[in-house]
Parts: sequence; C-alpha cells; structure tokens
Amino acid sequence: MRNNRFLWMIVMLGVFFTACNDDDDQPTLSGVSVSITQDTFSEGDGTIAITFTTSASFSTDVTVSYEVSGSATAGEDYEALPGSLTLTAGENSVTQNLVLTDDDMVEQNEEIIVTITAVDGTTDLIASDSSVTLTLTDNDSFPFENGILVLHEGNFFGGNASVSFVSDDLSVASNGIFSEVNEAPLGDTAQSMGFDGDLAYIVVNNSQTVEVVNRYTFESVGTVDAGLLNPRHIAFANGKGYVTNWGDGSNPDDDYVAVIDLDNYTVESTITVPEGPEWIVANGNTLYVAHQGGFNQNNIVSVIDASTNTTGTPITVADRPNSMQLVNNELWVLSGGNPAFTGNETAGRLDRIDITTNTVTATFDFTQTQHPNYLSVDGNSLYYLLDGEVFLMDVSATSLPDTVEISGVAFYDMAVDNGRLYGVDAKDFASNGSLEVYDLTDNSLIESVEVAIIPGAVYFNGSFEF
Ligand SMILES: [Ca+2]
Ligand SMILES: [Ca+2]
Ligand SMILES: [Ca+2]
Repeated sequence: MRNNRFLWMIVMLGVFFTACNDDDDQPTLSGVSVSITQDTFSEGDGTIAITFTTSASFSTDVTVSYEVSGSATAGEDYEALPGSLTLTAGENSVTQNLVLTDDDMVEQNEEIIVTITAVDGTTDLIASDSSVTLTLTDNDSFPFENGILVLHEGNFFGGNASVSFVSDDLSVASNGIFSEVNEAPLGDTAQSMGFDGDLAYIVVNNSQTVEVVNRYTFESVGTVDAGLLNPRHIAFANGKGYVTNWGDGSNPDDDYVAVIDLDNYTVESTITVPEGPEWIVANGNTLYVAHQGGFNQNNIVSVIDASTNTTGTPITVADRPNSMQLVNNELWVLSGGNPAFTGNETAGRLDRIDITTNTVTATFDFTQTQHPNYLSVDGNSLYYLLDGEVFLMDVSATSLPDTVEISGVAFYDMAVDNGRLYGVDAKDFASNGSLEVYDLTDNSLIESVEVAIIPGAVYFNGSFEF
C-alpha cells in the first residue's frame, strides 16, 4: 500500500500539470489509458498496435492488466493476447501488438474490445479512456456472390445443362459451376431456377429433377428426384415449394403442380391444374400459374391458395401467357398469342391483374402478327421483347409503347436489374451462347460475355446476407 501511495503522488503531479496546461477548470484524473490509431480494420491488416499511455510516468515498473472481449474469437480471428503487460519505469507508453488472422471464412463484422482492468493491481490508476473497440471487417466472399447466374438448357437429350456465373463487373465468367463444384452433371435441359433464402432450386426438365444448391457456393444440398414429370418452374409459399409440371405432354388432363417438402426435398402432394402450367409466382400464400399450354395452348392464370393447396377461379388472359411480373399489387401477364405455324394465329396481349380481386383491370393488345415475350421489370419499368426489339413501358402507361429501346437482338431470355438489361443469345444452339449486357440509361451495349450452350434464363445473385 505504501508503494501505491507513492505512485499516487507521481500521478497527482501529472494531474497538476495537466490541469495547469488545460483551459478546462476541472482537472482530469490522470492514469493509464488505452488507444488505437483507427476504429476499423480489415482482418487482412496484419498487426495492430494497441497503445497504453500514461500522462506521467511511474517511478517503478507497473503491470497493466486488461480484459479482451467482443464478438471476435481469440485463437480464430486474432492471436490471443496475454492479458497484461509491463509499463516500464520512466516510460509514458507501452504497445501491445494484436495479430489479426486473415482466415477464409465469410463472416459478419466482428468486434474486439480491450478494457484496462487494473494498473499495478488497483483500479485507481485507470484513466477515463480505459477501453477501445476495434471493428474487424471481413475480406472474404462466397465464390458466386455479387453476379449473374446464367442457366443453360443445353441440348434436349444432350445431358449438358449447365450454370454460368458472371461477376457483376462482367470481368469473370465461370461456366459449368454446378458440375465443377459437385463433380456431377446438372442433367438434361435445365428449364428455370427459383430462390428461397440461401438456396437455389434448379428445375431440370428432361431429367425430371429439381437440384437444390446453396446459391452462393453451388454446393448441392439435395435433389427432388421423384414425383416430377416435365417440371417447368418453381415458386415458394407457406414454407413449401411449388413446381409446375406438364405431366405427359400429349395428355392434356394430367398436368399438375407438385408441392415440395423443403425439409427433405420430396413431393408431398400434387394439385391438379389445367393444361400447360408454366410460370409460377407467389404473393404471400397465393400462387399464380400462367398456363402457356405445354405442347398445345392455353389462356389462363390459375390461382392456388397455398394454405389449403386448392385452386380458385382461373383468370382468363390471352393465348399462351409466357411471362409474369408482380409490381406493387398488380400482376402483369404477357401472352404471346398463337404463332402463325399453328394455323390459328392470335394476337399477343399484356394484361394487368389486380391481385386483391384477381380481376383483369387493363389489357394492352398487340396486333395479330405480334408475339411478345420475356416480360421483365425494374422498378416501375416493364420491358419485353418483340421481333428482336426491346420495348419499355411504365406501369402507369395507358398504351403500349411505340419507341424501340434496343433493336437487332436475338434473345432466348432476358431480365432487367438495376438499370441494366441482360439478354442471353443462344446463337446456333450448338456452339456457346452469350450474355449481352446493356446500359438502360442510354441503351448501349456494355459487354458481350461468352457463356455456354443454349443459355435460357438469367438470374441475379447479390451479397450473402447474414
Ligand atoms: Ca475472422
Ligand atoms: Ca474471414
Ligand atoms: Ca399433360
């Protein structure tokens, strides 16, 4: 105790000088404080200096004890600290090196908090700045975050369906990511993909499967391999997956929606629907199914209550509804109409459906020889493809647009996102296709990225969110 009293005299001398040098009338209690040069570090920054400082040096060596806390883990995110160090007599500071671990894990921001708990065995010599908090930021990401997923049908009966990942900056294209990650082929004729949380569900039409993968790593987590027949598209509602199936393409009466148990990836029940269910979208527990018609043609949108798995009154649209988009409380359905080769050519049409009443509230007619496709949405802007030209229509418009946005394209599918249009060109259906990316502010082509055989659908993969 005598030693402490002696130390106190030294420290109080420090307080005296501090008070004299300060305009502030209130003298601050001196003692040992802790500091770092900045608050935020990347986990790749290496060694960080944590500095313990006293305004007045001590006459003997003193032990500074500190506690390390926070969400970061000692031994994993950083090398464990000893918990104390010696401030040498006559010195005003001592540095503790903190060595950060540059691991490979994808992590949230974490914190390391260093708090002085004792100086020379007492709390009396701790200054007010007794704690520092470092925020550690991660420098890792999953391989398929922040980019575009291009789904390829591949050749029918060719068994060469595949998925490509193209980075957001369009500088990197990785083809065949499913087979590369899982060392197994994706299957035959991939039709579409749906997302539920961190999982992507790939509907592989002619393999009669749905492959389930982590959307950011593409590691397989399961396969729905029974109970599907000509599966087309998938949506999610009420904790279940819903997959449209044509059944036997030549039988108009066996078409159904398969209800998927998402815990074990099995078909738990089926819902009988009219012929040719194709696109399916969910709004809460209500599912809308566009009946393009399979090998024939149809002109309705089925409504399914996912809480009871029963169908309501179908909504009549035009012939061959081929794409749908939900915008606010309205469902936009684009119908291609019957093509000329059917001998019963009919006009395409865009229908707007109020989903609170499930009634058509507006129709926009194309001419009899116009067969639009690939309805896409970015904010309140609808885009579609017609005869190799891309058109833009605001959801508040009262007529179809006359102005062409982009012309001379041969897209096999397209999608818009965040001011860009992404179209896939399947070329000659035998060689590699391309992903064509346009800037929608001036409709200029930004990049053409070679992908794989018969790209048929485009999806967007953002950042992994914890
Ligand atoms: Ca870490
Ligand atoms: Ca990490
Ligand atoms: Ca059928």
